Amino acid sequence: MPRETVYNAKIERIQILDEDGNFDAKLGKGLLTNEQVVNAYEQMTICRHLDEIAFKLQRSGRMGTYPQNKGQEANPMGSAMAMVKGKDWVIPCYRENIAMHLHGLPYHYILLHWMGDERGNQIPKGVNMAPLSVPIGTHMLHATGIAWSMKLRKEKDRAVITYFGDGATSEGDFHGAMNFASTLQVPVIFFCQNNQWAISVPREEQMNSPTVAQKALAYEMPTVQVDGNDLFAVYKATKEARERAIKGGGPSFIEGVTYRLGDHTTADDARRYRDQAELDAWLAKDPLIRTRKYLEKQGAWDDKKQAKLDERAQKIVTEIVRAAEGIEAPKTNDFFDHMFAELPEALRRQRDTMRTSSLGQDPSQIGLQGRSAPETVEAGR
Ligand SMILES: Cc1ncc(C[n+]2csc(CCOP(=O)(O)OP(=O)(O)O)c2C)c(N)n1
Ligand SMILES: [Mg+2]
Repeated sequence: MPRETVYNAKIERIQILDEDGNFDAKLGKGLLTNEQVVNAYEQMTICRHLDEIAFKLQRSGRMGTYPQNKGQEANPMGSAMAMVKGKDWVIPCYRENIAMHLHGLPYHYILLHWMGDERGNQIPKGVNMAPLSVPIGTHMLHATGIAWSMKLRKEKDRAVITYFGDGATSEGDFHGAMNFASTLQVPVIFFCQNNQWAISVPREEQMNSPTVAQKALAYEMPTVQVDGNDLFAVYKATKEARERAIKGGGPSFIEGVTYRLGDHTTADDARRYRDQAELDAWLAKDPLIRTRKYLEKQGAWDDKKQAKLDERAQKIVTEIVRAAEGIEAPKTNDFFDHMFAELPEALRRQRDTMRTSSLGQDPSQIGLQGRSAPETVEAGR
C-alpha cells in the first residue's frame, strides 16, 4: 500500500485596510462607497458610545451585568452590512449589538436584556432574529435549523448568519451545528469573533490549532480568516459567503480576528490575567480609528464632522437609555401568562396565592390563616 496525501488544505487571510489606514486598492476596488463607509463609521461610533454608557449603568447599579463590544465593532458591522435586512436571519451571541440593531432590533431591547427584563428578549414581529444568547454555543444549532427550514421550504435568496466566540468552538454544540449544516448543505454562515480570549483563557490554551478557520475544514466547508478590525475584509468575506449560500453552495465559515478591548463582562477584571502591553498593541488596531483614518484620507471626514457625530451619538444614547429605563414595570402575572396556552393547575394556584408551596397555596391550610405552621410540618416541605 503506498502512502499518499489524501487531503491538502490552505487557509487564506484577507486584509484590505490595515491598521495605518493603508488600503489595498486591488482587493477593495468597488467594494464600498464612501457613503457606505461613513454610515458604517457613524454606526460603530454610536455603538461605542452606547457601550461606554452601558458600562456606567452597570457600575451605578442600573444594570445587572454587561459584556462590552469595544474593539470588535467591525466584525458585526461589516458582516451585517453584507446580509439583507428582513430577508436573512441573524442569530447572535452577545457581542454583536450593531448587527442586531442594523437588522431591526431597537437598541433599548439590548439594555433591557442586561437589566434582567424579559421584554428585551421579545423580538418584534418582522425582525428576523433570535434573542442574544448567553449560553455558549447553543444558538449555532438554531442557526443551522433555521437554514435547514429555508432549504426544505425552497426559500431562495435567504441565508442565516450566526455569531460566536473563539471559546464557543470548543463546545460540542458547535461541532453538531457545523456537521449538520455541512451534511445538509444549508445556507448558513458561521461567523467566529476570535477576540483571543474566553473570559480568562487565552486562545492558545483553548485550542491547539493556529487558526479557528481550519476547524471548518473537518466539515469540508469553505473557510477564511479575515482581519476582523478591517470593515472591508469582513464585508467582502461575508458577501462572498452569502452569495455562495443563496446559490445553493451551502454553509461557510469566517474567522474575524479581533480583540476584546474591555473586560469579559462587568463582572470581570482583565488586568488580573492579561498584559497591558498586549492591550496597548491592540488599542492601536482599533477598528474605529482605522476606519476614521481611511475616511480622512478620502477627504470624507474631519474633526468638525467628528464633533457633530459625537454630539449626535450622545443624544441617541440618552434616548436609548430613557426608553429602557422608562418602560412600565412588568406585572407579576407576566411570569405566568406567557409560557402556557392553558395554565396548569399548580401554577394557577401559585399565581392566585403568590405562594409556591402546596401547603401555602391551600387557603384551608394553616399557612394562609395567619398562624405559623409547626416546625415539623414545615421542615418536611
Ligand atoms: C454553556 C456555557 N458554558 C459556560 C458558560 C460561561 N461562559 C460565559 S462566556 C464564556 C467564554 C466565552 O468565550 P468566547 O466564546 O470566546 O466568547 P467571548 O466572551 O470571548 O466573546 C464562558 C465559558 C456559558 N455562558 N455557557
Ligand atoms: Mg473570545
